[in-house]
Amino acid sequence: MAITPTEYAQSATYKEILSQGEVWQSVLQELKQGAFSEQMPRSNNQKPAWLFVGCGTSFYLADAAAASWTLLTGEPARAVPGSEVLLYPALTRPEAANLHAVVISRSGRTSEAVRAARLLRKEMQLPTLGVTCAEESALEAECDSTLVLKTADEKSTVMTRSFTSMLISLQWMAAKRAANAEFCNSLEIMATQFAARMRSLIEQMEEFVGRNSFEDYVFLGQGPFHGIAREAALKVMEMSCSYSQSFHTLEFRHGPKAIVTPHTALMFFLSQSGLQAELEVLEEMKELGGVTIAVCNHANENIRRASDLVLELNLPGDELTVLASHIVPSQLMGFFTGVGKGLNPDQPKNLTRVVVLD
Ligand code: F1P
Repeated sequence: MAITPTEYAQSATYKEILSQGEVWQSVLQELKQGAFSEQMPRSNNQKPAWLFVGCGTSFYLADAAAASWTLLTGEPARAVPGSEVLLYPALTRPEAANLHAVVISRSGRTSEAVRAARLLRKEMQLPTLGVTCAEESALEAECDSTLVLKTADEKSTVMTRSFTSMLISLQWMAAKRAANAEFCNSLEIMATQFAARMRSLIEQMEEFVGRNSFEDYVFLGQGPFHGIAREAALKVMEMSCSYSQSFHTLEFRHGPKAIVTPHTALMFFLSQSGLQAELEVLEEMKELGGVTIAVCNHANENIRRASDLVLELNLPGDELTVLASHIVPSQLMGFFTGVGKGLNPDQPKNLTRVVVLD
């Protein structure tokens, strides 16, 4: 039996999704007030390479952060899950020299993340930065320095504003490292304007989910948007117990499109860099009979023609500035699909807020 709007509006998850614009603004203020500079590991004059580590949502955050880091600094960066650092350490550091590690964990207590930080810092002797929303965490004890974003912490089990706030903070740190003050400013302007978009995103997604039911959910993105697509797939799985997958947009043609039916929802995170090529996949999946949802910053006639739903963010800034905001429509899709099934958003099935191993 579906949960009523009065009931779901009281949930911590709903309130935390709605709070994102304001929380981004306070997190960016904290960073400007210098929480950043002491935290950044010093690098010698050799160009560093970066290894971003996390588990679950924090791994997909690491993915989007690593792509943003390279695009903003020109320094090589990649993301691996905590478990890979522990089980395949040799794969973790093919880079010869000057590797820096960034370990991300909302709770700072996830065993795989804490143990990975310890291995990277103690055994591999890598300068290790922690990023978390919890104070005095086990992760902080294992890192050389830790950025703690208390304002972004949340009660809900699934990560929403912690994901976007930690991603925006890492983008800000990368831009600061590259002396790109213009990008840091564009994040602030984007954050101040985002809150005003939330109402229309909620109304559009609630109405769309209310009149559609799907068997399959597919999320597609390229470059930094691939990490967003992976997190979107996880959000819909966690919040609505639905079957959901993610792919690089153009990879979807190479086989996975076999699953497309009128009961398949395909959400496209459209970039600026790859728009023309991504649009051709959008049009093709529409022709195959899939239900297409376009998440973009600025829509055009071709996008509108090929989409059953267009979620236009209309925010100032380039594709990296608006990257984090692109995840919000899928948070709402997972939320409304779950409450539509009568699932309590604050108690997702089978999940705990932190995965602690013995
Ligand atoms: C990571 C995480 C969450 C997931 C669930 C369990 O937590 O995997 O992504 O939604 O809550 O924990 P953390 O290491 O970022 O605290």
